[in-house]
Amino acid sequence: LLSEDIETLLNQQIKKEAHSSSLYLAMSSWCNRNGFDYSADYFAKQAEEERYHQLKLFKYVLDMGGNAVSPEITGIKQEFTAFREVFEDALEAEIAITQSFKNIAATCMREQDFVTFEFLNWFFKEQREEEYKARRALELFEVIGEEGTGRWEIDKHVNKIKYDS
Ligand code: OFO
Repeated sequence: LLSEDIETLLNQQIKKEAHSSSLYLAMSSWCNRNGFDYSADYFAKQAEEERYHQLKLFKYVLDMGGNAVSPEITGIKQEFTAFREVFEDALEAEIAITQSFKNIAATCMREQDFVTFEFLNWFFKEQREEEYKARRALELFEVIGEEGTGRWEIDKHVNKIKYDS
């Protein structure tokens, strides 16, 4: 069984994952509308992954006899001032998500909820990959440069970022 604290934190996390999914979808839309097709695909895939994270947490709460709450999501940023800003926001969002998982894990430790603690490990591994990819994508702006056909080139490389764990 879950403590009230942990259940609340997990429901907050469900909402954060849903928010991430919607944010990535908005990023996908912006990239598509601005001619960055590869990045649009990349963010659409990220949106799906976040949805999967949401459902994974959702199922866990229910499996543990808790009440999983379907979240209401508002305030999604739909417009970006620059291609680069999309990637800056993505990295910032992933770092915040990692921090959020750390806070849940710290509470699990305090309450000796080793079951949830173990469940969270999967997400830490996933965050390692997500932060890596977001950072690598942002680095393309330095490595390739935005001048001339730079942004077009950056867009082509975004989908090729690989992570070996
Ligand atoms: Fe990338 O945030 Fe989910 O876990």
